[in-house]
Amino acid sequence: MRPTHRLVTYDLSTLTNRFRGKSFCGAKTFASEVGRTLRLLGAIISQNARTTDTAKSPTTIAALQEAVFPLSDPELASNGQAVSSVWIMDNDSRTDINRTMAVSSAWNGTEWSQPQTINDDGTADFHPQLLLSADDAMLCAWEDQKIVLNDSDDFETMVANMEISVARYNPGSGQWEGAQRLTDNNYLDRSPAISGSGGQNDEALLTWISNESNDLIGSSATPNTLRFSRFDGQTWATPDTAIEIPYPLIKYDTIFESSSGKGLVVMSLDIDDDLSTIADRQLFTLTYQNGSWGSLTQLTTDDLPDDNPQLALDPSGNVVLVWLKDSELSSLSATSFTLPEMTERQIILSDESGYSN
Ligand SMILES: [Ca+2]
Ligand SMILES: [Ca+2]
Ligand SMILES: [Ca+2]
Ligand SMILES: [Ca+2]
Repeated sequence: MRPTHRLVTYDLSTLTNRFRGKSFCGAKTFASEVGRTLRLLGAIISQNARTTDTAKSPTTIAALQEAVFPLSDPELASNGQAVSSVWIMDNDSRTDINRTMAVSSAWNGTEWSQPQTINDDGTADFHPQLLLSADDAMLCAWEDQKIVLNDSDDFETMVANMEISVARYNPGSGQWEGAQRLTDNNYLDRSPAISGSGGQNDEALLTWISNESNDLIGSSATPNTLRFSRFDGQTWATPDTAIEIPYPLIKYDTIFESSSGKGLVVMSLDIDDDLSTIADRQLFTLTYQNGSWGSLTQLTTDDLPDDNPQLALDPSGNVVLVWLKDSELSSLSATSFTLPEMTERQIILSDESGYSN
């Protein structure tokens, strides 16, 4: 069996895995931590991911970067050969409120490259998401402040100026190129999710959440909108609306298979509009095929909280959904983009300490 690399980035200060964190975090949270605490962004490197035998699978831990933000949003992407990562670093040449800056680093099998700035436009970045193609090209999407903020600016100003930006890494030049904002408005655009099959010059699907009322979570009165843009291998299409979501949106994920043009979004929504109750958190699905979106369809119905859906295409092309049902890390898999009934649910891990997303 061919050895593969498994890499896990984590924040040593919290020991909280945050590979695919989607929750919105305010810049002031980061800014308030600047200069106060030395943090490390680390990587665990396992030489053979197909075994849990530590003798066969020697693991090393190395610091990727020191003095990082406590919530530095590390994200990994692989094309089956190479692995790259993006995260938020602390650009200390900027004023406190603006100093979160997205960077990337590539693993060459031996070491991580020096962090490389994705687009140093002077404005704060959050939640970078990464897609790595077969030719080592990369697409990155992130939350990007439209303006350089004054340190006295309030949180509402920051929320209203949040946009979605994209850039492409050119493996020929070794540079991030073509950075552009896909949104330009006066309301919140957050939580980008980028997906594709990772082929050469591949297409990609980018989704994000907009809220015209600047509501961080949304509600029936202040609905969220799922927005999207397709990358055709060269350019990004003008953003369009997939669907309105009249519920608080807790978390979501997107997958897209460029060969078939099919995609799937799974969201955890709080369906009674009351965030203090979690038993009504349910998963909903939304399918995509060649530019058309289906309707919002409820996947779970029981009175246990369902949250933090994560989607992937496995090496055989199966759709795999993993999420938390109360204290049970659960999964469903399907050979198509239609997920099976809940009776097919498998429990990966059960944690008696209770629910946590
Ligand atoms: Ca920026
Ligand atoms: Ca915006
Ligand atoms: Ca609720
Ligand atoms: Ca449920």
